[in-house]
Amino acid sequence: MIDLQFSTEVRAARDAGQPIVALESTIITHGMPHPQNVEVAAQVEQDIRDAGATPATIAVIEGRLHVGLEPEELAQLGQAHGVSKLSRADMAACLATGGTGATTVAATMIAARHAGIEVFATGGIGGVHQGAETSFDISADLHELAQTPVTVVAAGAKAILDLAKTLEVLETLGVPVIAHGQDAFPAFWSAQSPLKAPLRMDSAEDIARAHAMRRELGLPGGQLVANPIPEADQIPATELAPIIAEAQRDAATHCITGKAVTPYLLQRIFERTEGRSLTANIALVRNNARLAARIAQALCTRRGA
Ligand code: PSU
Ligand code: MN
Repeated sequence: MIDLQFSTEVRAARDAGQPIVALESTIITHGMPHPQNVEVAAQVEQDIRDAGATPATIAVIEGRLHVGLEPEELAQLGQAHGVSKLSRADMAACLATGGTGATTVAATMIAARHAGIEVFATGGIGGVHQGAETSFDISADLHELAQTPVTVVAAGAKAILDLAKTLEVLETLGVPVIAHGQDAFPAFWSAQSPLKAPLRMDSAEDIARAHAMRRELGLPGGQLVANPIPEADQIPATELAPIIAEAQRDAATHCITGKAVTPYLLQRIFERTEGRSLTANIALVRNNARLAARIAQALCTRRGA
């Protein structure tokens, strides 16, 4: 069994059997600029505490898998240069060679499972990129959802992706996609999209019950909870569409490929919206953290029952 490095508060929560919510670290190192990234990460952790659960931000630091970061570790990671972006493919290599890396949705799910954490909050999962029919760029996050039993709360998939194809792949892989409180699949910076989510649930208790039911059925894999950004914080999809298209053209011109694509697009959209994309991103992550805390609590209550 892998040697996990728990933070003080995560260790205490585990000992007491209290609800824990996992958080990823790629959003800190590759998804947001410094210093807002560290402020947001700390704020999201606090949102989880305020909602009655314990945050466990996950990262690999000098070859050790951390489940929960102390504040100074978080601050260091947020300003470090050359931190790797770790997914399923590169996590073991980073651990084996003593490296430092931030975990994507896929890698965070793997770590959460090892730590016995069943709920995880992020911004938006990776998915099928536009043009995937020629680039084959499909995030490992989708396959992870199909095999690792963690419920992931996200604001849908990032609107830089091909959302329709992303939903098709999730369906093929047998991943439940549950819109929270609405029928539409949310589009990250916008609450609505023209796509209907396959499932809808309006309460954290139902989502927790469905999570437990999958385990009882012996089904591998997790659930994607698509939680819409609060209306007041959203950017209309019509306003963002030309900016996203331009960012995608720039990425093609500069031959950006592989794991660099998503960070590049997010940075370009940040520049072209003069920071509004970041403000919306922060609001949606915080909103997801609060819902994840409620789901973790509901799972804990069920277990105690
Ligand atoms: N959510 C955000 N910002 C991010 C990400 C999620 O609000 O930067 C990260 C996650 O770590 C996700 C990754 O797993 O983007 C997807 O990367 P890719 O498309 O290369 O699989
Ligand atoms: Mn990719």
